Amino acid sequence: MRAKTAVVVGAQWGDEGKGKIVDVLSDRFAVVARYAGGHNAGHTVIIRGQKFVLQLVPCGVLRPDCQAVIGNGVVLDPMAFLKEVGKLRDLGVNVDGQLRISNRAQVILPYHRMIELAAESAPGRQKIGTTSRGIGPAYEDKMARNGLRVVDMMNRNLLKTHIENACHEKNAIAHALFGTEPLNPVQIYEDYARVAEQIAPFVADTSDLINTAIREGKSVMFEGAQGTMLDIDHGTYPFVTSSSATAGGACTGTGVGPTAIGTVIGVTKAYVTRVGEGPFPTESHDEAGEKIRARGNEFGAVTGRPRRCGWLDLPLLRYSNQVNGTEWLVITKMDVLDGLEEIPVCVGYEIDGKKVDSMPADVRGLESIKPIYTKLKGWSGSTEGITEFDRLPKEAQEYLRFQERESGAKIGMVSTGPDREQTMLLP
Ligand code: 2SA
Ligand code: MG
Repeated sequence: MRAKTAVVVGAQWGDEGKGKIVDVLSDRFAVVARYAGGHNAGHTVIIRGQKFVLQLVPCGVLRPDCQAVIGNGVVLDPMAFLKEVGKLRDLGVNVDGQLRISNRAQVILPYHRMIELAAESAPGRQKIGTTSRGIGPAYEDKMARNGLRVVDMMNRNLLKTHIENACHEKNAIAHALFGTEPLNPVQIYEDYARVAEQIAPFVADTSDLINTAIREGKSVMFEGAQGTMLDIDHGTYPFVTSSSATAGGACTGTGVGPTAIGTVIGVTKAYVTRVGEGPFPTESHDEAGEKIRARGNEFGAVTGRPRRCGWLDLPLLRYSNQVNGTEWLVITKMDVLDGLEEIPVCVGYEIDGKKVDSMPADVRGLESIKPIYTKLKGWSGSTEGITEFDRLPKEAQEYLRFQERESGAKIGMVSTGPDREQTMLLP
């Protein structure tokens, strides 16, 4: 993992522990940039027992020498942003000095949330189980060329006209389709004009900033949000988020070319979780899944929703390694599996009596999937906090080596607990 630039991407459905891994790695990087998603992300970092949940701000900001960037691929809720910045200031983080937002990032407005809430409960609409943050409708407007960018928010006239026109349209649609009460554009304009001033000092051409850093030989990390299977193109569509969560999104989401990417690090739990609706072939519906949820504290960091839990899915991991071009794997939450006699691992899928090696594009295919399991031996001792591979129980070593062999990417790091220090680097 010595490359000058690296993408850190979630290999599953998000919540793989990217926050912790970015934090651990960020002392080797001069710049850490978020490239997708918004305040739907919940990146939990624990430093000497103190817990930080970051939603919009890249975890790199917690290292005093690290420049943190919110890239153009992110959708920014200015109110959520300022709240998070306020909390970080209170914690003594030099967020004003270290953090910049792309002038090309898209802005989330109140009607995005209004439309999402209405659509999620509308009859006949596919319920996705979103985080209700307005993320999807904000990306919809971006792609429809009807969005408001951060740079546009800085221009009072543009801001006012945009809000007036958009409210006119969105209020009419939401009322006609869902019977929603209209939002007041005057109030929204006043709120956004006020926060625009507070945000202005953070705004920069961050593509230029990152490219300059790369030219100067500085190291840059691209911090993914959500995960591969939630990617708008490569995930379990339509049960996905609305952004390019896979490694490719790092380029479009920050404004660097593909030749700037040195390596790709895929973060995967030692098992699998998913929050929200949608297929999940290795989901455990029995008490084993509940045990994992309790031991792994598997609840949404943003919404508090219980996460669905299940067993390691190797076809999924192979697929994820392929679409991301993953070179290194980081395995997290190893210690949660401590004490299990046997650990089922999915090595293939069966669909309608046929063995399938790849990830089906058809979500219905995924729903009727029968995972083919192999059982690996569990281990009796505790792996919590172990920082050397040789000190892991033999069976835990074999569990890791099996994943490495079967998924085709090298394991570079294993996390054995939530703290920075509970991390092992593999030679
Ligand atoms: P959205 O709100 O439009 O992005 O929702 C679409 C789907 O994407 C899922 N999603 C997530 N999955 C895992 N973790 C996420 N972040 C939070 C966390 C989630 C939380 O770290 O725990 O607190 O609930 C995240 N964000 C979006 C979402 O569940 C939908 O399936
Ligand atoms: Mg999370």
